[in-house]
Amino acid sequence: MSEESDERSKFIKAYTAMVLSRTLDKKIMSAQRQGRVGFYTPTMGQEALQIGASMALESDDLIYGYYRDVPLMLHRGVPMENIINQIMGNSADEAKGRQMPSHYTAKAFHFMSVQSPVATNLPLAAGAAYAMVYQKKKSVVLTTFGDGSTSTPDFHAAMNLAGVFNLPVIFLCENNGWAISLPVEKQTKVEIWTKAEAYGIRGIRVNGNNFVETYNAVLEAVKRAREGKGATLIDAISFRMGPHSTSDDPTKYRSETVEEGSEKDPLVVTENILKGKKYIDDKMIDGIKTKAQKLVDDKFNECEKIKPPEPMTAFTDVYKNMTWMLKEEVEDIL
Ligand SMILES: Cc1ncc(C[n+]2csc(CCOP(=O)(O)OP(=O)(O)O)c2C)c(N)n1
Ligand SMILES: [Mg+2]
Repeated sequence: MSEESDERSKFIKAYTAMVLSRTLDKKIMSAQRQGRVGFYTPTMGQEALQIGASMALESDDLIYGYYRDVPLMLHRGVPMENIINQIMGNSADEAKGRQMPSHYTAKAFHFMSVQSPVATNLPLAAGAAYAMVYQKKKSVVLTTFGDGSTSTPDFHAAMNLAGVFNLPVIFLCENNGWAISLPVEKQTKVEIWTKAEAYGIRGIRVNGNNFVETYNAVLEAVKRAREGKGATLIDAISFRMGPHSTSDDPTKYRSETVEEGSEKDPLVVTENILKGKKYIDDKMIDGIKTKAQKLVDDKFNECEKIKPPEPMTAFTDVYKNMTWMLKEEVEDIL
């Protein structure tokens, strides 16, 4: 394959994953409003930066992500039903409905379980990177988190560990400008990427709405990590186009918006990049969108038919053999 056609297929794959993710995002949001799912953290606005990052990784690299990483997962090849089943908490969910919605896991894709307390994934990522070095593996670790998460002790502990031990980890801050209702300017006094210096690691800022820019930045960080040159903190600037979750109304605390389809929408930015390179035209865009809508509708309907988890598994899955205490608890309930 020539270099140009290789780039073309990579870029079209990236755009297709973005469209798929956006379509799924809107589907889940409207399903939540209809009472068909309980809770969701939309990802609209962060598609380009996540997919740019995913493009730079190999399949055996590890990801310690967070609750907004649906585009990254879809691009990595995680089946869409994994995500929908998790949100529905049905019996096909890998965690059998025992996690809060949006707390995904995809073991086969090296995507670790999402945790609710923000930034607790960061020290784990640094620890996993330490293990890579210890085991003399060439894999790297990517961890993602929001701007608000940088105000936690775990952020500092992880960055320090990564600096001191020169670990192959990439800290990708999905800086969407908000931590629920708190704007980033009130969260922290300096730009997030500058914090890297305090730990002796590399820090850079990228335009997270431009997937090519993010891809190149993560690619460089991955290369350095594999060569033993240590960690990078990437501050990827984007905008949270939707609410924090299905439980809040952003019009109550901010007036700033980015409308879907506007020039600041990362999907439009991506379309313009691909059109500029003559990789795509309006007809292809329409085709990708129509296909995505059908796939999302079909998958959603299929997943909705799956039964809830068998309640007894909450007891039978704890140990190989149920302890007397668990047996007593079951007897109490029945
Ligand atoms: C340690 C901890 N503190 C507070 C919360 C409540 N909380 C959940 S999400 C969130 C905002 C996080 O913002 P950010 O890190 O910028 O990520 P974003 O949601 O914007 O993607 C907060 C405060 C939490 N989950 N964990
Ligand atoms: Mg944020």
